[in-house]
Order: sequence, then structure tokens, then C-alpha cells
Amino acid sequence: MAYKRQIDRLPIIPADATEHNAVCHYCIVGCGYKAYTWPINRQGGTAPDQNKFGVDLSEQQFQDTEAWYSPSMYNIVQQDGRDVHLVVKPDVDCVVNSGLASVRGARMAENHPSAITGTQQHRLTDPLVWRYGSYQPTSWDDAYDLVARVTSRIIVENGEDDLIVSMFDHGGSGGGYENTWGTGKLYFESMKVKNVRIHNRPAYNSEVHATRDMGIGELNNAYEDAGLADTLVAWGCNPLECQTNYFLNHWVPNLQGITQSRKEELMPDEAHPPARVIFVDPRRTVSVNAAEQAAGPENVLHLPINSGTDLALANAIFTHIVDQGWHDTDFIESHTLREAEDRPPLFPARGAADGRPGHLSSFEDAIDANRMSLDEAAEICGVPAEDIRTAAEWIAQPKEEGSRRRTMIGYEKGIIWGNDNYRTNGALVNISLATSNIGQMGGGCVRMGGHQEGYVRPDESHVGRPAAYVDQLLINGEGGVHHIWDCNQYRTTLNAAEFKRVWNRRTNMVKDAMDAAAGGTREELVDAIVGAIQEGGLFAVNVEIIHNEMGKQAHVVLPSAQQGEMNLTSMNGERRMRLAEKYMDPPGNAKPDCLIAAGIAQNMERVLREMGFDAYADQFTGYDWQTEEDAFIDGYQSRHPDVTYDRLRVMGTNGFQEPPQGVDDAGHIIGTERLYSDGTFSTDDGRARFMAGPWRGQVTPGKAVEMGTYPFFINNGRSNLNWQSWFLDQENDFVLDRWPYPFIEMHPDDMAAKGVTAGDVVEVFNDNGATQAMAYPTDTAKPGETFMLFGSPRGTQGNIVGPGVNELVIPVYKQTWADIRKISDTPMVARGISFKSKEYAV
Ligand SMILES: Nc1nc2c(c(=O)[nH]1)N[C@H]1C(S)=C(S)[C@@H](COP(=O)(O)OP(=O)(O)OC[C@H]3O[C@@H](n4cnc5c(=O)[nH]c(N)nc54)[C@H](O)[C@@H]3O)O[C@H]1N2
Ligand SMILES: Nc1nc2c(c(=O)[nH]1)N[C@H]1C(S)=C(S)[C@@H](COP(=O)(O)OP(=O)(O)OC[C@H]3O[C@@H](n4cnc5c(=O)[nH]c(N)nc54)[C@H](O)[C@@H]3O)O[C@H]1N2
Ligand code: SF4
Ligand SMILES: [Mo]
Repeated sequence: MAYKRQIDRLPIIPADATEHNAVCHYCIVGCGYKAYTWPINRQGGTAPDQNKFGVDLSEQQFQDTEAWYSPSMYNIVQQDGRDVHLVVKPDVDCVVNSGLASVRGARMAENHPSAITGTQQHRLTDPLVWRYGSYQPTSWDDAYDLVARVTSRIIVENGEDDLIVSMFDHGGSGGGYENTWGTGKLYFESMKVKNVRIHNRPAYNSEVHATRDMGIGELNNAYEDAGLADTLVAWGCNPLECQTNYFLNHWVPNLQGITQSRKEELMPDEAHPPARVIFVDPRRTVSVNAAEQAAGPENVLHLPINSGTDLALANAIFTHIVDQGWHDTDFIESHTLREAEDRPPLFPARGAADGRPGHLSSFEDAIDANRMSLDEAAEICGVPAEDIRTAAEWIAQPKEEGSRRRTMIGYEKGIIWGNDNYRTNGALVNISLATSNIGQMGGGCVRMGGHQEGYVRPDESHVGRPAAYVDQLLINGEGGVHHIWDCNQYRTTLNAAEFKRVWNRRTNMVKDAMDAAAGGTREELVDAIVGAIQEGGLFAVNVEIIHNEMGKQAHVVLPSAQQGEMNLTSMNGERRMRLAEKYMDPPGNAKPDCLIAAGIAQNMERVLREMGFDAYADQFTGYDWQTEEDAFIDGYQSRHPDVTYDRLRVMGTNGFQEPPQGVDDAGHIIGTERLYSDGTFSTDDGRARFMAGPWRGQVTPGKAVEMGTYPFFINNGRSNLNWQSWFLDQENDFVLDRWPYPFIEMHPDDMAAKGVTAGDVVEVFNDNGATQAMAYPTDTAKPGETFMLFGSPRGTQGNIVGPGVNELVIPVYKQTWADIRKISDTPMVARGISFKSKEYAV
């Protein structure tokens, strides 16, 4: 907010300011914050008893003082209808971030709407209905009634399969246990909706089926393990930019040797050599650079593999480890599947017949099937065999005094949205299992994560496996009503160009029908809408915090509250559950998502009864929640009675690590530091499974041809500054002045060959569609390989991602090939931008 907002002084937080527990809702790390609010007409003073910090602020403070906050952490917002000062600052006592903020979390306060300071004025305040050719604000009752009447008609006349739902399944804002329960109860209990997709993928499935099938939940360690490991592996993730304070507060201290004393205290009988880190990523990320600065380049190994060849690499590392005898035979014997008769016949008889694109098996079977030499892998992956050998040594070679090496593998979208996702995920777990690195200090084979988690829903097994490929259903003209919660498929789905064309066409049919019925009765309007649906139209309801592109094609838009504007529980990447308390009012008439779900259910009950379907109407009862806490009690708390808002409030920003194990004498919930520490895994017999899943090339339909046709690899993902589809960034000068367009990192020689200079706008195109980006010269980029920022309003990377998915309908965003042409000299808005290297040296 200091940025371009002419603020030269900020109020001191008074000693009696109200303190609320807050958790950053942007990424999985879930950093602890404190929100302070106090009346607008007061501020604290410099004397220790006049300010919240209890220090003498008339004196110069030391460099790392806590008695400070940045302008972006300040705003003036409404609380119970009154203007109050708000400061949201990182909590030094939270074990997750120890007082660190990030360039995203530090903007939480300025990312709330304020009529006084003018921030985020695009937030939705009222329900909107398409009426008289534009969007008209209206009451909740009016909007709910239209949603309920159209939805009820369609499920009664066409069946529930014609109701298509796109909905979040995460924690943080949008999700959280309250909201996943509200939506889950509506669609999976009151109805049995099958054509449903999650916010980030075109089906209702797991991103990481493989690890779960092997008996290993994907968030199995504690953040402290990253500080205790001998070797850290970042596989297909960019932790400095995407899991920022996990990296800075837990990885970097280990790489700098700061956690040495902690290692000696917890593991006195072992050697603790300097920590090492391996990165597997086609490009050199700023995380590699930061790790080199922290640990010295000799302790950092970057394997810049060819995109989508991770499975070959992982299988070669697994093979080398086993051939050297570095696996843990006792552990394998005692804790993994042994019975020979359970072993399926060898590949190629294995297939996807049981719904799995890889086989769950024994150690012997897996090594037999997956065997890959260092040289073969070097050829496929495009990295030296020597480096693969080094990686295997760093992962598993016993330490000098003979003790086992402790290795933590963290992976994310580089493999999750990558070629042969299921097998690759399994291949990483194979390495950790063989070296008994799961459930151990300094170990873990974990997702680095995206959002926080907050999943509690009724049984969803009716969705089936593989789940329906929902985007394709919509493209093929199926479905009649589409409810969308907290996702912007226009910017974030695959095959997005085609998706948008069809969605526009189908929703316009309904808009036309509504325009033609203007002035008629509600019955006539609903008849007109249903008529357009039966002709192939689509009626869309968008539950959102802003009026995004999908909202601008929808027919009813319902305004939601964000975290901070409601009470919300979530867990982070080490399963740490906290209650983020409400510290301000939602804008206008916006409501928590769970209460919106309840409102839709109550109106459907009423309408179905009116229509004479009493039994059906009865399915929509049980939503008499007044607050989000009522939804929490109905959902999460009914499964875990010890976990209450009151207890969580007391436990502050440290909360507890799920699953809960009871309550201690002080009334604190007892948590679980790491999973599987007793060697019992999440399978019927408690034994983990290995995976037999050999390398089989680029398997996603369409990708091999695309790779052969186009000259550039269009790798894509995130930057530190931007959060997801830029839904709050797009109204923020601080972000837009840096990235008015999404950047595309290109090697200078490739730019020269295309006649492009820094800041020029290029079109990126292939058979799937076209998009645009701003060229950013990057010396470390491999020639022919680019990296484009995803999710931007000024260039959707998903436009050029093909429709191909893996057997379980996991999208493959990362593997995209296209051509590039210049379309504009550097536009005015991009003329002031720096094109320096993003790397740094200390
Ligand atoms: N090319 C490419 N595509 C990708 C990816 C990639 O790496 N490359 N990554 C994928 C991944 S991992 C993800 S998670 C997705 C992200 O894709 P999305 O989930 O579609 O994007 P978001 O920006 O997180 O959120 C979508 C919408 O939710 C709204 N919203 C925010 N808070 C709330 C709330 O409290 N309630 C409600 N109702 N709405 C809210 C925002 O305004 C925004 O419009 O993109 C996926 N797509
Ligand atoms: N700043 C910021 N942080 C975020 C988010 C955000 O929007 N902004 N979003 C959050 C969410 S929802 C998610 S899911 C996470 C994602 O977190 P990450 O997965 O860490 O981030 P990405 O940039 O999507 O992709 C990671 C890396 O995958 C690499 N990659 C591409 N292809 C391959 C391949 O074939 N093999 C390998 N090994 N690597 C490959 C890319 O070069 C990239 O550096 O970030 C979370 N954190
Ligand atoms: S690292 Fe993630 S959770 Fe922490 S402040 Fe940054 S965005 Fe928020
Ligand atoms: Mo994500």
C-alpha cells in the first residue's frame, strides 16, 4: 500500500488492540499471522505501555525487530459495520514461519476491500442476475430462487447427471473444512452429483493416486524434517517461489548448517555431514540459485532433465541404490508387501485393467519391472550418467560411520502435471520406501503442496474411477446447469481456448432466452431458460469473490466472503490445523461459501416441495446453520469431537498436526508429528506397496506429436509475486507494474532468431490455440526451452495445452510445445520493467 498510495506514516498499534489468530490463505505453507484491529479514531504511542509490542518506540529498533510492520500489512476495513484500523503481520511465535512473511502473505491486509483506502474495490458485494442485457444487483432471496428453480427443474427432468459442478477441494480461502463440507453435503449427500470437477483439474480425482494406493498419504512428514535431513530432494518444484517460507525457514537453515545442534540433540549417535540438496527440474530455477548461496555449489546438484522423463530418472536411481545394496532389507521385510502370490505377472501383462496405470507390488517385483541403467536414463533424460549416480549416492549411500542417510523427497507440479503422473509418483515413493525414509526423522516423501487442505465431505465413491472428464462433457454439449465455486477455468484449465469458445456459445444461448423473456413472470423466465438448455444451452451459477470472466458469462453470480472475513479452519503441508479467525466484515452482502451452499439447499427444498417432490425435498434438509461454526460442527467436528473452535482458538497459530489423538490435561488437542512412524501404513494389512511401473515414453495422447511438430517447449508455472489466476493481483499496482503481461523466459539466441527483444509481446501458438506473453531474456534457459507464467488475465497459458490426460484424467499442463512469433514492440506499460537476471549472489 505504500506503493503509489502516498502513505508516509502508519499508526502505532495500541496496547489494547484486539488480537486475532490469522493464517495466510495463499499457499500450502500456511504461515501464522496476527491480525490487530482497533477503532479508527485512536492509535498507540511510543511508550512501552502504549503500544502492542511493549517496547519504547522512541528508540531506534534493532534490525530484526518484531515491533514493525510494512505499509502493505495495513488497511482500514469494516468490523461490525464500523471502520477500524487493521494490521495483519507475521507471527514470530508460529513454528511454521517464525515471523517471516512473503511477498504474497505480506499483502493480506491490503488485499481486503476498503472503501477508505480504495483497495480491492472490484470485490463482489451483492448477488447479480443477468437481467435486461446486463448484470443487476439483487437480493439473496431473488438470486437463490432463480438458481433453485432452474436447478430443480433440470435434475427432475433430465436427472442429476445434467448438473455439472466445478468446486474447490482445498483449504485456505474458498475452501477450508467449513466450505468443503457445505458444498460436499449439497452435491454428495442431498444429491449424488457425478459430473463434478475440482478447481485445478478437469475431473474429481486425486492428484496423487499412486502414493495413496501404495498406502502412503502424501503429507507424511513434519516441516522440521526438512531441517533434519542429510539430503533434500526438490523434484519438480520451485520452493523459493512457491512454498516460500517452508524453504526459507526450514530448508535454508539446514543448508546453512544452522540446524546442526538440533540434529545432534535428536540423533546423537549419527554423523551429521553438511546437508545437500538435489533439484530435478528442466530449468534452472531461482531455488537452485538460492540453495547454492546457502549451501555452496558443491552441495547442490541440479539435474536439468528433458521434460517428462522423470520416471526414467527415478527408476535409474532406484536401480542403482538397490544394486549397491543401500536399501533397507529389514524394513522391506517387516513393513512392505511380501507374499509371492500377491505379485501380479510381470510387465507387459500389467495394464490399467484394475484402474491403475501401474502395479502395486512387492520390492522384488518392482525392481525387476522398473530396472533402468544409469546410461539408459542418461540418454532418455539428457543428463550425464555420472550426475545420476551422484544423485543416488546423495540419496542413499550410508554415511561415513555407517548409519543410513536421511533423505526427504519433496515433489509438486513438475511431476503431478507431468507425463505418466501415476507411475512417476510411485517411482519416487519406491525410492523412499526402499531406503526406509518414511515415518523417520529427516525423511518423508511428500507433496510440497499448492493450497492448504481442508477436506471433509460425505462419501464420494459414486463419482467412480476413472472419474468423468468434465471439461470434455461440457465441450461435447452435455450438462444443462453448471455451478462453479472458486475456480476460473477460463484462465486455469487445459484446452482452454476450446473450452471458452464452447462455454461462451452455450451460456449465450441462455442469455438470449433470458433477454427474450424480459418482463415475463418467474415461471415464464424459468421456462425460457429450461427451453434454451434443452436446445444445448448452459445455465451457469458462479460463486465468487470477484466478477471474473466466467462470472461475466454466467447468469447468476453469488458473492463470497474470504478468509479473515469469516472463521475458517484448514491444515497446511505438515497437517497443521488452525482456526483463522474472522477479523472483519465481508464486503456488502457477501457470505461464507458454506452458508451459500446452505441457502441453495434450503431453496431447493422449498422449490422441490412446491413441485410436489416431497421425498426429494427431504434430501435437502439439515442446513439450518446460522454461522460457519455450525457448518464446522455438522462436518468436521462430528467426525472429530475433540476438535472445537474454542480449543483451536486457544492453540493459536501453532494449532496441532492432524490427525488428532485426544486432548491433554490442559485441554490442548494432541496431534501427530509424522505419519507411519510405527511402520504401519494405510493399507488393509498395514504393509506398504511398491510400484511396478517401467518407463514407457511420452504417454499422454497428443503430446508426442506436439513435441515433434513445434520448436519450443513451453514449460509453465508460477512466480513468487503472483498468486494463482491473479484474482487479487489484477487490481494491484505493485504486481502489475512488475508483470503487466505474463513473462515468457527465453534464451537470448532464440529471441534473436525470432527478432524479439526484451519486453516485446509474442504470440505463442500451436494446434490447440494461441496466447501471448512478454519475452524475458534468460541466459540459463536451454535453447528451445521457455518458461511461461500461468494464470494471467493477459495471456492464458492453458489456451495452448492440449486436451490429453493420463488414464485417471490428470491433466498434463507442463508438457506443451508450440511456436512463437512477435506481435508487438514493448508496449508502454512494459517499458519501465527491469529485465535483469532473477538470480542473486551474496
Ligand atoms: N497451464 C497451467 N495451468 C494450471 C496449472 C499450471 O501449473 N499450469 N496449475 C493448476 C493448479 S495446481 C491450480 S491450483 C489451478 C488454479 O486454478 P483456479 O483454482 O481456477 O484459480 P484460483 O486463482 O486459485 O481461483 C479461482 C477463483 O476463485 C476465486 N476465489 C478466491 N477466494 C474465494 C472464496 O473464498 N470463495 C469463492 N467462492 N471464490 C473465491 C477467485 O476470485 C478466482 O477467480 O490452476 C491449474 N492450472
Ligand atoms: N508464488 C506462488 N506460490 C504458489 C502458487 C502461486 O500461484 N504463486 N500456487 C500454489 C499452488 S496451488 C501450487 S499447486 C504450487 C505449485 O508449486 P510448484 O510445483 O513448485 O510450482 P510450478 O511453478 O507449478 O512448477 C514447478 C516446477 O516444475 C518444473 N517442471 C516442468 N516440467 C517438468 C518436468 O517434466 N519434470 C520436472 N521434474 N519438473 C518440471 C518447472 O520448471 C517448475 O520450476 O504452488 C503454490 N504456491
Ligand atoms: S509462504 Fe505461503 S503461506 Fe507463507 S506468507 Fe507466503 S503465501 Fe502465505
Ligand atoms: Mo495447485
